[in-house]
Amino acid sequence: MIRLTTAGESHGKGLFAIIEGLPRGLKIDLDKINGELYRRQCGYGRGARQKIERDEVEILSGVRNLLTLGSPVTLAVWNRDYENWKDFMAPEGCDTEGRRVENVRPGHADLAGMIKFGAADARDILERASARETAVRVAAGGIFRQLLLSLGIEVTGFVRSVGTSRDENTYTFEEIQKGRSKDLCMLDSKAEERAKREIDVCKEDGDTLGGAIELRVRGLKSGFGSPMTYREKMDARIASALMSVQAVKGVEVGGGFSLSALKGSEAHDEISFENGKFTRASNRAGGIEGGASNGEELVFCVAMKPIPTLMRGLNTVNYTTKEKTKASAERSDVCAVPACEAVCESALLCEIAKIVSERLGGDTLTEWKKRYGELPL
Ligand code: EPS
Repeated sequence: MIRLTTAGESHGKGLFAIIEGLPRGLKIDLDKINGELYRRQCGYGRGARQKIERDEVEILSGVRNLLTLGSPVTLAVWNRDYENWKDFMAPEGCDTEGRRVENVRPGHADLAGMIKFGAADARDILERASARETAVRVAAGGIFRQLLLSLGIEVTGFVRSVGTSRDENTYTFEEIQKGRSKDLCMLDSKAEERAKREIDVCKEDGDTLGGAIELRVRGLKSGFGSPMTYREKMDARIASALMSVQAVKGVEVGGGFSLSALKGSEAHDEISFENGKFTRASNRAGGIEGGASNGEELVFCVAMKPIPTLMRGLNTVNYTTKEKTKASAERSDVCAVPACEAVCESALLCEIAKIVSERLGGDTLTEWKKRYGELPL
C-alpha cells in the first residue's frame, strides 16, 4: 500500500518526502519530475521567493540506476534560501529572536497553531504551514504520475478562474493538456488577460487573489474506491486529499453544487451499452457513483482562497501584548493559483495511486500491470 509522508520547514534545510509501497521496477525520469517542480514555481503573480529557489529533486533512497527497488523512496528538495536563514533556523542552534513573528495573520495557521502548540513565536508554526511544503509533494506527484501512466492513467487540469475572471468554456482532456498557458495555466486567452489585469491591480494594492482549478483523470477503470464502507469512498478520499492543499477551501465532484438545483431527471447520466462497454452521454457524476469510479473521466473543481499574507497587512492583534496592529508581511505571492493547480494535480495523483495500490497489491510493476490489464473497463 502506498503511503506518503512529508517533512521540512519553509526556510529550513529542505523539504523531504518518504514514499512507501511503490512497486519494484518503475523507471524514474528525473527531468520530468523537475519539469513539474518548475511548473509549480511559475505563474504570473508569484513573489520574490521563487526568484531565489530553483527547485530540483534529489533521490536519497529506494531507487537504484533509475529503477525503484520496492523499498521506501526518499526525496529531497533543498531550500536555497536556507543560506539566508540558517542563523535563525539551524536545528543545531540559532537565534530565535531575530525573525520572531507575533502579529498573527488572519487566514494563516499562525494563531490557531500558536494556541494549539503553546508557541509564543508564530515562526514555529508558519515555517511548516507554509505552502513551500508543496514543493516536495509535487516531486512525489511526479513519481505517482509515472507510476499511473504505466497503467494508462493520466491526470491533467487547468485554471478556470482567477478572482472574477472566469473561463466558461468546456474542454476535452487533450485540449487541456495541449492548450494551457505558462503564465496562468489558463486556456482562454481573453479570460487570462482579464485575470492578469486583476493581479496587477491587487499587486498595486498590496492585496492577493484566489481562483478555481479544474482537474481531470483519464484511463481509470471502473471499480476503484468502494460503496461498501464510508472510508473507502473515492470521492470522499479525493476531496480530503485536495482539501489538504494549502489555501484550498472547497472541492466539487462533477456537477458539484450545481446539481443541488437540478431535478433528478436532469442531474444523472443515463446509461447505455455500446461497443462492448457501458457508456453515458453526460458526466455530471464526475466519474464517481456510489463512491467508486464508473469508468468515465473523473472531474473535480477546487476553490483556492486568496493567500493570507497581504503586503498591506490585515487588522490583527499582537499575540503577546494583545494590542491592535497590522499583520506581519515580509513578502507574498499576489496570486499562486497556477502553482496550486500543479499541487492539486500532485495531491490527486497521490490519492489515486494509493487507491490503485490498495486494489492491485503486487510487489513489482509487472504484477501491477498484469492485474490492472485483467480488470474490466
Ligand atoms: C512558497 C514559499 C513561501 C511563500 C509561499 C509559497 O516562501 P516565503 O515565505 O519565503 O516567501 O512564498 O508560502 C505561502 C503562501 C505561505 O502562506 O506561507 C512556495 O515555495 O510555494
